[in-house]
Amino acid sequence: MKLFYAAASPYARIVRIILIELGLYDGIEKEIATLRDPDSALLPTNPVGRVPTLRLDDGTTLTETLLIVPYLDTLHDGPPLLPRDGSDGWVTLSRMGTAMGLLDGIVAWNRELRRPEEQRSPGMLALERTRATRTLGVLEDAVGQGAYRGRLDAAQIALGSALAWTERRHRIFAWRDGHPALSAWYDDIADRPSFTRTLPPVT
Ligand SMILES: N[C@@H](CCC(=O)N[C@@H](CS)C(=O)NCC(=O)O)C(=O)O
Repeated sequence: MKLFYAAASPYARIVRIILIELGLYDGIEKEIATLRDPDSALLPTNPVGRVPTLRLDDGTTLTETLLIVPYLDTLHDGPPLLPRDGSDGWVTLSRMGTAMGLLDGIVAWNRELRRPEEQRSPGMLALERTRATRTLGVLEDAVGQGAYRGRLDAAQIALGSALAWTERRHRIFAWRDGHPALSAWYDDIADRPSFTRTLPPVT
């Protein structure tokens, strides 16, 4: 099994954290892939050119975090990280969707901010700021009421990865402001060895 990733990718980090939590990380081959590079070593494996990309031993390639995580769940005997049988009342899938949606929006917002100022779309910037602020407000209440807690699952990992990436890579969004419950929640999960070992570089 071989994982292609980028050190700064919050998506690949979700997969890396899970591999560490499952005790599989050190035993697999890994390659840091260049992105948006026509010569990237990733492209023969994944023509879409995105990370995470996981190549299995039989050559099958898995892409997309939300598809790789269920595969990883087949590699261990513990409680599933992303239960797809409704045994938890679909709560983890629901929370995972919110965390991934937050991440998608924040990444898109930052990508727009990296364009030259005269090329940025004010409408897009406003939309993504509103989306992120609204979602963080909901998460602040949810976490304050006990959500995203208990035995570690993929939704907690995805939310932790999204918040870490925002803190370290987003150009302007100070997500902690006005979100004390979420800040305290993040500080707890960020202490896990799987998180400290995979911290994305600061921009
Ligand atoms: N939907 C994908 C998103 C993955 C993604 O966008 N990865 C970024 C790095 S954070 C990437 O590979 N970007 C390269 C590109 O857009 O060409 C997933 O959930 O895995």
